Amino acid sequence: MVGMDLEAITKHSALHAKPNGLILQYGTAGFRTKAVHLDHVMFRMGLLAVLRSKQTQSTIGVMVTASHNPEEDNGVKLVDPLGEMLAPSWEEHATCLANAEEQDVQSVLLDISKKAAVDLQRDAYVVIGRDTRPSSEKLAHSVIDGITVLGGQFHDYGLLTTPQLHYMVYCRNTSGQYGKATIDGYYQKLSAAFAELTKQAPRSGDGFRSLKVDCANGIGALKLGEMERYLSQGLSLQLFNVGTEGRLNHLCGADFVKSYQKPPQGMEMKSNERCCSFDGDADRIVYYYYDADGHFHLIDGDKIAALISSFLKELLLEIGENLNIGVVQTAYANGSSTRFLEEVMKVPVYCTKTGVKHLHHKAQEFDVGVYFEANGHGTVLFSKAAEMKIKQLAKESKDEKRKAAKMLENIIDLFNQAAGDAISDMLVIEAILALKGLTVQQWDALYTDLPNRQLKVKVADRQVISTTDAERQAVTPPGLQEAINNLVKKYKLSRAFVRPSGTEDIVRVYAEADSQESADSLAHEVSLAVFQLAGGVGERPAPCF
Ligand code: 16G
Ligand code: MG
Repeated sequence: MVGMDLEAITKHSALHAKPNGLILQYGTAGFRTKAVHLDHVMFRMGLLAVLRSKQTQSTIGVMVTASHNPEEDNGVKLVDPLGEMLAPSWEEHATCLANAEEQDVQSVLLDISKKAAVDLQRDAYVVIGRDTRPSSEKLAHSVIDGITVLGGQFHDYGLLTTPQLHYMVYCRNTSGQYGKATIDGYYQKLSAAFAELTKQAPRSGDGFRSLKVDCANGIGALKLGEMERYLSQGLSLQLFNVGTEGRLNHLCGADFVKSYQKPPQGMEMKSNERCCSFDGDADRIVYYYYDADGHFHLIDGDKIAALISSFLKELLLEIGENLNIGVVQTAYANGSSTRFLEEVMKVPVYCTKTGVKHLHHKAQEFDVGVYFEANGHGTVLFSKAAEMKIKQLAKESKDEKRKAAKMLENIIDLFNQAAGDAISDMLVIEAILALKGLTVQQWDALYTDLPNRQLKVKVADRQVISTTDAERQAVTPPGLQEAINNLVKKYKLSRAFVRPSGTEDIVRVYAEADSQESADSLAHEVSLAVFQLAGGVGERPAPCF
């Protein structure tokens, strides 16, 4: 077949043989499992990226990372032309190709090419990034092997955060209009926007605001280290868990802090100091601090969204152009955050299924679409029309209106428009706090989180649970939703839902209520209902404490 050297594919594929019987699925965050099982997947995703590039006639990205998973895991995901997650129909192709037996690789490739109408004669260009895991470099070479055997061209960026790779793909497919597709281009764009934005901020004492960052022993440490010299103005960073001692994501990082609601190890925290944590590939961020009484306070993605939306809403009122703003959350958003946004801020809130692609997609419906998962993954998207209007006002209007438009203009540049980005979100948050003169406690006081609890339940087949209403209602198994409804009625300000995890073989349970005891006990009772009605295996769930 023209455009494919079938013999070479077979020969190289055999060098990246699939372990017998291994079945993997392209899930919410691509393929993810133990690194030792991923060589064939990497080679094949190199092949697939070439097909996707030929089909879209654009540069495609391949990121090698397993984000917040333990160090021995790894993963891979493809990035579509506008820096977005891979289109759903191609997720299916990815799963088919990854699971094909050795002798079927050729026919699956041909099949995908036919189904997706890929013109094999076209050129292909793929860019690659990887995190700091020990396995990542070799796995990235397997991706490259797949790309070259299909005749694709590539650029290997080496070590990058996931959002940096999304940025590169977006830049390359928009003829440099979004920015320069280099690491220097990324730092320059963000630091220039940050400096412009914070020009008006009152300076504290020595003129520097300081922030402590837990880098999860991952790529964030390296990249923040590189970025520091660009951030000469206004912000001084103190980095912890930089990868020289601890293991990646071990007892640290955004996922650890959010899940356990406690500070990471390896960080020196004094009371009332503003601290934040990145995850292993730097696409999530959460903030936290100790109060004067030694209590730990977590400021999660919901409260980040609340701070950002309040600020943006003010600026939008100032420019008075009727640009609509919407906030997108998932079922995990704390009930207090939703209430604050709707009732105090008076901004419309929408709920989607878990997984960035769902939130991102919904946020694209607004002039200004704010989206954050409670776990700290999110960004703000501006429609092209809104961006043009804002740019025009920044040039042509006067006084306060012009000032607000200029701020918005810099905020557009500071937010990664392709993906949630811990570095970019951190700079936006720091800029807002500086401009508003807010302390971390004042930010935290926007609203009080309802106590909540998350639990996991092991069942024989988690797919027996299906959900609707953005995962807030269980449709099957029969009787489960009624049971949850009855349990929820027993508590005040309560809410609970269950959903099969997209990344682990378990069912997740979420409950919130007016007190921690109530949230714990509701979560436990719902777990028992899941265990009974959805085929629990192993021991019955025990009470939380
Ligand atoms: C993935 C998703 C994240 C989601 C999480 C849920 C992306 C890039 N990442 O990490 O957004 O919150 O999965 O995991 O989409 P779960 O399905 O196991 O609860
Ligand atoms: Mg991540």
